[in-house]
Amino acid sequence: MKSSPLVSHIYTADPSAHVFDGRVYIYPSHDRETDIADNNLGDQYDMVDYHVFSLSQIGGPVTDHGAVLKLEEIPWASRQLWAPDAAKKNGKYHLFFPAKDQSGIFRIGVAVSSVPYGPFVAEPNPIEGSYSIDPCSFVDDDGSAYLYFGGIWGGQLQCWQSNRFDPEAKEPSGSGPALQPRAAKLSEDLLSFDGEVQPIVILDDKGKPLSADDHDRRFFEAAWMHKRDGVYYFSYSTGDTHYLVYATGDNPLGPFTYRGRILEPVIGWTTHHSIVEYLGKWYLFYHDASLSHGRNHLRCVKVMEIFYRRNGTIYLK
Ligand code: FUB
Repeated sequence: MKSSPLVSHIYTADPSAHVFDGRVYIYPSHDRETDIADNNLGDQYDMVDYHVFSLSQIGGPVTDHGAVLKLEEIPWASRQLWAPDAAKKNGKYHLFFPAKDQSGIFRIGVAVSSVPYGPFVAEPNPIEGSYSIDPCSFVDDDGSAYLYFGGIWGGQLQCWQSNRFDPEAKEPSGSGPALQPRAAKLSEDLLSFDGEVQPIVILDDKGKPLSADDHDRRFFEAAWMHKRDGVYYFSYSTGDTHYLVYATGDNPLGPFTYRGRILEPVIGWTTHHSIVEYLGKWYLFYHDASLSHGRNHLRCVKVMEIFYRRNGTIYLK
């Protein structure tokens, strides 16, 4: 398996791919050069706008629709436009994105457009009750919509364990339960949460929640949801062990049972992805830092086909 960057005129990362109106649209982060030194809080990921890309054929030409939302157009945000996602509902396109607010706390905002390629107009405030990073929006077959989110370390999820922000809180350690990603049902217009934010439980094959010290399997960041043959696939990055892994369940809000790895570590520290079906085949959009020869904050989006066994497990060729 070897693939090339989808685009090389700018650095891109965290690709969220969707098929809208018969075409593949990719909503990535737009990485940029910065003088900020690498640190565990991810300050070097100092992005200031989003581009949208689209293509009609995997491996074919990719259209850059330009900067569709800029930091200065988001009234509440101060910095760090990290991994976004998009959803279509009621004929409108919604871009969900994390950014730090004026007090340095990550929140999740939403911006709306009448076309999938933007530009998007940001709502004046972040989604009430939102926190942390890496929103993933999922619209189920019955029209119910959900937002999954969370990321530890620089993504601040560990600061929200008691449902209020504690800047000193640390990621749990030891054999107790790992920190769990979060999800909330979205309102009909996708602009707010409809109900409580709840933890997403990921179990091992014995039905026990993954433990905090299970760094090869526990959730770190980069949630993604896709549905295939009625099965909900919740996939994510293990962060400091650099795997893309997945768990499956029969309800969009879990619980999910850990099933295995999708991708081994790539060049660069982060790994982040999306999975989408297009013209009868399934694709993994992901990134690595090969285009910048390994500079963590200068990444490039790639794509490869993935495959499913009869029992629903995922493999690569
Ligand atoms: O792009 C900034 C952050 O790096 C994302 O939010 C994480 O998922 C990681 O890819």
